[in-house]
Amino acid sequence: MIKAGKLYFASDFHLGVPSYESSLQREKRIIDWLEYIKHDAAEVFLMGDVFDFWFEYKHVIPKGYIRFLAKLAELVSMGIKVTLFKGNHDMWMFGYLEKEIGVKIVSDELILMHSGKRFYLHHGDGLGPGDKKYKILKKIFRSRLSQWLFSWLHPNIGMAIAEMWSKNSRIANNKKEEFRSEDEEWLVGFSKEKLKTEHFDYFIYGHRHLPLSIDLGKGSLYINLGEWINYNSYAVFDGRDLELKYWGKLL
Ligand SMILES: [Mn+2]
Repeated sequence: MIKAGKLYFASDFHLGVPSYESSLQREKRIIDWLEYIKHDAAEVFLMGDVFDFWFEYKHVIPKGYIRFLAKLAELVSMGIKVTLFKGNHDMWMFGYLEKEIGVKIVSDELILMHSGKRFYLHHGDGLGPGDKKYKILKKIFRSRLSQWLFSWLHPNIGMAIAEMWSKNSRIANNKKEEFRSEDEEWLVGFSKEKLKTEHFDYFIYGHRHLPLSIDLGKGSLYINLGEWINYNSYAVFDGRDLELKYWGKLL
């Protein structure tokens, strides 16, 4: 290989909240990080809730995020593969970012083999037992009919509804997440369940808004990528090890 070719993972930027100014500040921080990693990155995985709300109409997209999108375009044109996962906040991507920027969009899970290691990647929403209300909501949000109906709302109305919804989210209110116990961490449980039938060296998720690195035993590691309002956390795989890291100063 010509370049080192590391894999980078981050999630839950929630661009757009809690205010325009604070989001712009965060966006610039993310761009600094992308600028830094582009020198040795082979692939970048942005694993969901990159935007606090994203909905593509046939001819209209949400305002903002120009600097960030341009930086992704730059990475893609350098030959870095950029993959965006749909999160529970930004699942309404319908091809614009693929066409305009050349990123790859992943709807649910992605299983990856790299340097002899097997990765299980997912935003983390709607997995494992429980959260029944959200699972029903996800079906509605993902249904073509409801998406088609929503698309007929004038964007001023559609985006206003989204904004109202956004204001109540965990991240907009900066609700600090705390570690439960391994048994109550449902993504840990979900990963352990998976390990019963097949081996993965690494499980990587977002959604939890809490950076976590937990040894699952049997040579398997669970990483939660945290979020970028409080932690600026990300993971990097250098071909041998996967490590959870923090960008900039630690809080
Ligand atoms: Mn999130």
